[in-house]
Amino acid sequence: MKRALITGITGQDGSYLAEFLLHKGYRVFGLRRRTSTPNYTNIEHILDRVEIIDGDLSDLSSLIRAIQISDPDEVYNLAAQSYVETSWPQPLLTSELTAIGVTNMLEAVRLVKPTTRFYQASSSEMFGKVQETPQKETTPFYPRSPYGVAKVYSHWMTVNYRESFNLFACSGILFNHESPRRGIEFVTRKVTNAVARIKLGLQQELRMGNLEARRDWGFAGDYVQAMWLMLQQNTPDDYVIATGETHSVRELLEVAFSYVGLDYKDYVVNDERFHRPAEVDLLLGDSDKAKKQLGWERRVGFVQLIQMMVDSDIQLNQAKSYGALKQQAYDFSDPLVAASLSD
Ligand code: NDP
Ligand code: GDR
Repeated sequence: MKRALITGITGQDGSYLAEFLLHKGYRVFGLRRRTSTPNYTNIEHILDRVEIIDGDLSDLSSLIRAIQISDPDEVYNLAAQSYVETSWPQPLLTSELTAIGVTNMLEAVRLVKPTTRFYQASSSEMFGKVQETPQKETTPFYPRSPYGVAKVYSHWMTVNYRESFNLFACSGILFNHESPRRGIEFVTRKVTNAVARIKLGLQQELRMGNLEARRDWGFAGDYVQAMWLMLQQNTPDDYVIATGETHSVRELLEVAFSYVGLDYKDYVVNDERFHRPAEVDLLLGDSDKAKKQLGWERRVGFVQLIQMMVDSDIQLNQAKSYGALKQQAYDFSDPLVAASLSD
């Protein structure tokens, strides 16, 4: 039975990858950072089949311990401060986790079990300002955010550990990929959740940033299979994973709102808070190398993806009564509470 350690198992990709590896018969370990309230929403359904290890990307000793406990054949390093917008107000934290955290992970592998195969979650944000389209493995990087800069650093560290220490280290340059498990602040999920809530009468408007930015959006379930394929090859390498289609945020709005019979123009409000200091205008990936060498192809198309997310958000919003789920306020004016306070 092969053994895999996934960092970022509670995130979107980590949860799909864990399911995929369990399906393949792996023993799956997941690194989880301590939070005041544990967040297992994405992996609740498989918690009895994965083994959780406490650790943090910023704490090398915890990563060494995680490798010792899991004794992995494969490590998938998916953990990061992954939200581009947060990387401007929190550039140091982003560097600490998304850049240095990767060196910590590489060091843990090198020191404890250098035969481990290593996957690094690199990003199309490394391409940043358009140099050429479509973007492929040889396209020069020009990152446009502290997040993109951190990912360029970690990408080159992964390549460097491969070349310096002969680690089987691969870097997957993945373009945007989404799903019903996408974090709520990312643009696709923000839109599909708002569409569901507007349709159900729970929300009146949707405040957005730049509608002209274009992204190459795929389905996360398809993309985690590419990660696994990279680690099954005879030699380690880097691959672009993308759909080869690009759509604007405006098109995303059109597809999502029209699916429930609404016109986005009636609800969307421009809000400066969601415009970025520097934008990545156009992402369009060429994953020809992955197609030829890994035999990888995406299955889910853009419209199908967005409709799947809207359907899921309608179900989620119907299922939970927001009021009932919130913590009830503690009533200090209640006579019983007042009596206990005066004791
Ligand atoms: P998510 O934001 O959904 O998940 C990030 C994960 O990292 C979460 O499990 C989070 O834990 C964990 N994490 C954050 N900080 C730490 C830390 N200090 N120590 C340990 N774990 C930590 O991201 P995605 O699943 O979407 O993306 C996975 C990876 O792929 C990321 O590295 C991202 O940058 C990269 N990527 C993503 C793309 C996409 O379109 N989704 C495209 C290209 C690259 P917690 O639940 O506690 O927050
Ligand atoms: P991105 O994803 O920055 O591409 O990074 P995000 O969904 O946040 O933004 C995509 C584009 O939409 C524009 N936009 C808005 N974005 C958000 N979040 N909220 C808004 O209101 C809004 N209005 C317009 C943005 O300006 C941007 O152009 C994602 C992350 O998953 C990274 O971790 C990953 O590396 C890259 O994809 C590839």
